[in-house]
Amino acid sequence: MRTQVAIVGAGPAGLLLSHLLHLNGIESVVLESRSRAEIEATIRAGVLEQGSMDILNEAGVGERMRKEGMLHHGFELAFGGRRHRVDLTELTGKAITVYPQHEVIIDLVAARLAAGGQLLFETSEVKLHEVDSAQPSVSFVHSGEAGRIVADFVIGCDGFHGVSRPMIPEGVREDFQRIYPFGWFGILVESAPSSDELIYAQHERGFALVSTRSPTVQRLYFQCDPQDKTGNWSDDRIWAELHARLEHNDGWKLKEGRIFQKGIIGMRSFVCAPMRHGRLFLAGDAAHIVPPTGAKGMNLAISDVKLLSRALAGFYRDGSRELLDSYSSDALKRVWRAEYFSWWMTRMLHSFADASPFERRMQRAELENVVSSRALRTALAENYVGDF
Ligand code: RFL
Ligand code: PHB
Repeated sequence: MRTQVAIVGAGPAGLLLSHLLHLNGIESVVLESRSRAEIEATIRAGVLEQGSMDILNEAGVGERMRKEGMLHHGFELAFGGRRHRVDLTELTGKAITVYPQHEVIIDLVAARLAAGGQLLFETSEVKLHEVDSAQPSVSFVHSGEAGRIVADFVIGCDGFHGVSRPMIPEGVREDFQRIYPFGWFGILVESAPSSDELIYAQHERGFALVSTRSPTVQRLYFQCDPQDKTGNWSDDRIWAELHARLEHNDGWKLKEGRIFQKGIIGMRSFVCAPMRHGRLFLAGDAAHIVPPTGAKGMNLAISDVKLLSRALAGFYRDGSRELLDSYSSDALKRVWRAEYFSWWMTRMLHSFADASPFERRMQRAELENVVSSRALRTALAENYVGDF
């Protein structure tokens, strides 16, 4: 089989790239190891920056997002027994939308299939070949048969554990990483939202986050030991922990409901540079990971493929390689700023077991500074809405 662009991975990065290329008259094939049902049901991110919404709208896949997504003009920072609002719209003129990642995936898969796009689900043994030659290829097994796609370019959108990044030789690639000594325990709860806006809470027992998925489903997280097991947490124990971290004396109460999903995620910061080797380009989690505290992961995946689709469109339109050559450094500029913001939010809001009493005071002073200073709140808001 021959195509112009072979894409590995049908997450937000791979699917959106395939669709943006299609809109530019460029053919692609997407290879995905999981089933359609599985990718459409995996619960992950929730927050979309304005810029991400703009791209989804421009790509013609924003209709349900505009209808069902919840526009948020601010969020709250809670610490020391009080809640403080960060008014995103007043500070930046922008807002964010809470629209679950799996809904974005559902919309993108539908758009790709409606346009006759080639998505191969449940492919196994995906291997990349000769990515630094003029004719890279990808071999795989699909429906019990071995196949091979020869392409002009191969794009690794296969997430952190994919096969693409290791194709950039170790001497060429530099990996930057920080693994945090905690994880997030995430639950989905059948109940109306406890709050109209997200609440990021710093507490001596650990961080907690109140988010939402729909008018009838809440998404709640709390900091935990990354090695812990969900089986150790009964519903009662989860609620006791969340109440302790989130409720103060101001009368606000966390709404309880049936917990219908529990999971623990590890937290890391990671960047691979460069994001290109020959005719292999990486986008999204394949190249970088941020801890979820800044809500940046899916947004970075989307901004990578925006850059990459323009670069590939330029190449196919008039043979220009300029944007392809600058893709890695262009993408990494934004990636490093998002890495900084996500690390900063994580450091400011989580409990570190080895922090000295002095460091704990500094953490509190930093939060006090942020909520007291319009300049610092503005910097926080600009980063959160993706104004960089
Ligand atoms: P994905 O979504 O991981 O998709 C990669 C796809 O590649 C497939 N794959 C392969 N296919 C073929 N062959 C192989 N060898 C393959 N290996 C892997 C996988 O099956 C998968 O379908 O990467 P992508 O597209 O780069 O998208 C990145 C985002 O998914 C990720 O950054 C976000 O979910 C991160 N994130 C958040 N981001 C935000 O912008 N806002 C948020 O509020 C937010 N909250 C979160 C998050 C991530 C979380 N978790 C679970 C890590 C909250 C959580 C809890
Ligand atoms: C979510 O709703 O899953 C979510 C929201 C904000 C974050 C991380 C995750 O910072």
